Amino acid sequence: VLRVEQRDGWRKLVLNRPDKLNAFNEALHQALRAALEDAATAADCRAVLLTGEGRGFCAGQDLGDRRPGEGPPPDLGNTLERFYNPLIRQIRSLPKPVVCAVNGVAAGAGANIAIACDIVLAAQSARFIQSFSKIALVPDSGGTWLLPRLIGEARARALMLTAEPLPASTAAEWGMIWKAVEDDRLTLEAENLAARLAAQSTAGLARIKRALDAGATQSLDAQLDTERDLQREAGAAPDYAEGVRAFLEKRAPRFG
Ligand code: LHQ
Repeated sequence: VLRVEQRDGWRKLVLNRPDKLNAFNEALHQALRAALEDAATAADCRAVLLTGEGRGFCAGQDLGDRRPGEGPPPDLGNTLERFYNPLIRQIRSLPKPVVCAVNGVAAGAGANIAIACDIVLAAQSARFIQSFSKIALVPDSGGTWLLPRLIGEARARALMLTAEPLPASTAAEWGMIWKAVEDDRLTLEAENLAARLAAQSTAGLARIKRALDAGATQSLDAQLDTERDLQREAGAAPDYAEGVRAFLEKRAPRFG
């Protein structure tokens, strides 16, 4: 259900249920959780690239997993509590950058998992669909928090209420993702980006993630204090000394 490929200093995680457009079942959730847990601590993993096998990125929850009407009504809150919420928290708090290469359609939770990643590239032919309203559900996986912050309330509301597909190029224009790239360049560009991030200071990038996450819910005043604290920590760390030394010696830094 998930293919993990170790590269030079980073890891590629490939959602691998292509006949279901990589929709999530329990096995995929468990495999992804384990892979991210491992990525968080592994020294040979300094960046993560998340993508999908086949023509889709991820179609959200596997709707065929349990047929409606069979047995008592499902507790979807419990599904979020057990699987989707921990996944979003895991991606946001991973002390390493997470790149997402959206290779095809990203629907439902699949769309919101994509935008929870740190840097999102998408193939020109990919589309994002907040498909929840079509089956009378609430957008989840952090979407109601993240999407309005990325593209503004008016656009987020319309996308969520209508479930209209959003082409990758519009997603990029609207600032929902970093870039839309030609389909046949997506893998190369995403892999180059992951490799570049892996060569940067991992601890330094982790502090940037922490700063941005804190800023999303804090006043400017509180955020200035957060920046001071994180910068104090950064300045005392060996990667800063190495970065400055490398700059002065006009060479590439070798971060720990
Ligand atoms: C699928 C799926 C799928 C199973 C395509 N499941 N098979 C959280 C908590 C708990 C429960 C509920 O949900 C959530 C969060 C959510 O994610 S809710 C939203 C769930 N996702 C959706 O509603 C999207 C459903 N899929 C679609 O609307 C379409 O498949 C899209 C627009 C993604 C792609 O359309 P097409 O390119 O036309 O492909 P297709 O529909 O023909 O799909 C290809 C195959 O994949 C097909 O199987 P088949 O055997 O006929 O070839 C689909 O049944 C299967 N598939 N999504 N979510």
